[in-house]
Amino acid sequence: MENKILELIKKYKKIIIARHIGADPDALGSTFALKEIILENFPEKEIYVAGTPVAKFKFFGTHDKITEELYQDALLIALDIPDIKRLDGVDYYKFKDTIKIDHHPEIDKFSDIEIIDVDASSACELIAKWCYKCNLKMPKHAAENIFIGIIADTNRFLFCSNKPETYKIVLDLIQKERINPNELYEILYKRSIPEVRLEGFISLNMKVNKNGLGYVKITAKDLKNYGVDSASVGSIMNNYNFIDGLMCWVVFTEDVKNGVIRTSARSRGIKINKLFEQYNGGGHAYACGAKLKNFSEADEIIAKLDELCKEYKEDE
Ligand SMILES: [Mn+2]
Repeated sequence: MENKILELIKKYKKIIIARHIGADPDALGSTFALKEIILENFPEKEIYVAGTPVAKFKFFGTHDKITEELYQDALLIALDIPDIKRLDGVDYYKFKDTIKIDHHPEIDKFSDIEIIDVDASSACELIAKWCYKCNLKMPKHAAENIFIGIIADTNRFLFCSNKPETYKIVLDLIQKERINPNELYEILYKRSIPEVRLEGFISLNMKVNKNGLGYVKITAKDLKNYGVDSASVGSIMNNYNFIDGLMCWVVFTEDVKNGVIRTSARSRGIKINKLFEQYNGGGHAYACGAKLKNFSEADEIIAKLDELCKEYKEDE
């Protein structure tokens, strides 16, 4: 499959790379790394990266606006995304050929030319593997993008289930591509004081019930009090892992600008992705998100997650 992907890339002069909405470091890292790898090896190609820019992650690269004429004779490469409706900034149905590389459980069939590996730590890991397998040159900035994506999706190797492969790729990035992890951690982990205070608010206000479900609702007023926006919660969610008595945790954040309740959930062993797919969201088995219409949908989710926690507890 690696070579089939390379062959299809070689066939097209114009390539558009896209990923899921609500971009995270893996989505950004994989798309921009792939762009840089293709350009390094095939400088004559035109590569565009679709999607809404994320202000705090300028390091990865600059997004392009996908205008009507760009669709003409272009190849779509979709990364880090299992479902067509959550593609950011492109219309899937306007492409003749699509390649998909992803590590989420499959939802929609995009293409016959795809790599789906749910055991891979990240889309970034899959891009690095593909690059090395095809003997392509990897520019240093692409290696940095890939490293940040792997670190983010594994939460510094907490979630990569002891697979040697992930560590091998990171070793290659350090040895062959000469990346400097210490410099890169700052891009990912530097936080503002207001964000740290928001984490304090979540810790203090999280209700934890007897089945191990923790939940918090954050209103627009709370956000204003702390001087943060509704996107700030995402990076805090992973900090509640390995807490005794907490098996699943969910945070609901009012996003007045977009008229939705941003929802982010994590769990330690309980599969929650199917539930979030019912609410137009989704993600990984143990890390999901959705945008809800209102706080009463949040209450439904709390009740359903509680049921999942209860079943899980009884099976143990
Ligand atoms: Mn990912």
